[in-house]
Amino acid sequence: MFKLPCIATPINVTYTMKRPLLILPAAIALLLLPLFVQAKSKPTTVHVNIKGMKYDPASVTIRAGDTVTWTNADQRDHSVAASDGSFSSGNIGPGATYSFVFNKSGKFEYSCSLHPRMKGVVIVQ
Ligand SMILES: [Cu+2]
Repeated sequence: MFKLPCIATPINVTYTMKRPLLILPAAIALLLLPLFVQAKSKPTTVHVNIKGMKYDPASVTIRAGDTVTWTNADQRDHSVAASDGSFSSGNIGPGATYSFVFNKSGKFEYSCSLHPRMKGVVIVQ
């Protein structure tokens, strides 16, 4: 029967005392990592306010699958119309909202069809 030499015991004791101190934080980080990754890739909704004849913020950067919701906080109608025609809200009355889900990445410039000087952009990463 194989017998471990006596010298192995002190080395093993040293390792078992030090290893858990290093492994524990690493193990916790590894266990928590999927939570952060999931939170980051989970689709979200970004809000754009329409007020004073402006989109606020005029530029938003989102991830594919995210939603942008525009809320008309002005006293007159506005709209959100993509330059490439990929989305168009029609008239958004005062207090009303319009939402669009961006599934493709790219740069989507839009304007108000009633007031063409109102411009905004959605950057989808
Ligand atoms: Cu407008």
